[in-house]
Amino acid sequence: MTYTLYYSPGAASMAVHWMLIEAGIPFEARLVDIDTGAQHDPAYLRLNPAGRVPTLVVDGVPRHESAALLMLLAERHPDAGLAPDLESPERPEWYEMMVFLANTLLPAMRDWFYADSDGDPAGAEAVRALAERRIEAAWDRLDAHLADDRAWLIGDRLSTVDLLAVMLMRWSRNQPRKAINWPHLGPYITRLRALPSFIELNAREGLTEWNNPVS
Ligand SMILES: N[C@@H](CCC(=O)N[C@@H](CS)C(=O)NCC(=O)O)C(=O)O
Repeated sequence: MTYTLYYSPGAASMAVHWMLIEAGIPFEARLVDIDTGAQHDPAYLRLNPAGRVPTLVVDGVPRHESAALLMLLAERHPDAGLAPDLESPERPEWYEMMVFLANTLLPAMRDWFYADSDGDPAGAEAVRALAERRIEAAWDRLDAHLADDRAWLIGDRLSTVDLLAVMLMRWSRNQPRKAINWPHLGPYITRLRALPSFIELNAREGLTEWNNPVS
């Protein structure tokens, strides 16, 4: 099995990058810096015609969509334990939560960050206002889910849901209402950010914002 991850620091590629590190899966990482427009490079567009990150080349075939890539990797590497077993009662919840994050929260985030370029700039403020409501409703839902003081979003161990959720929570750091300020999301984020794989991920992507304070 061979993997090449095309990523941009802190972007939607982050959860996939995190999973590859956490699971100890060998891979090659290639930077596509979206801040410099590298996603529009003709060579990259041949791998990802939408001009977005991530792309994960799996055994020579370019694959896309962060949530799908996490689920694919979980299936190809079951020993990593990053998804509940097929027969486990937690498996349906895992599907539900992966799709909720990918289908509801991630598009609202895209709208918030790209309202001016994906749509008519004249309507951007209204788009962002609606996106904010959707994002905050998602924090409410995830916060309520963690209200029983569980350590992880699904079951009793880390899963791809946590990797995707924390990446999305990180994106709220400069938004008017930050996920970290929700009562149960705050301690959850602090716990997840302390994982050695998260620290390693930030080092590899050169990210210095939104880490736990060094004690
Ligand atoms: N649904 C996609 C979203 C990918 C996406 O929007 N990536 C952003 C970065 S977070 C991107 O590539 N932006 C560059 C652009 O749109 O030009 C996924 O989850 O993989």
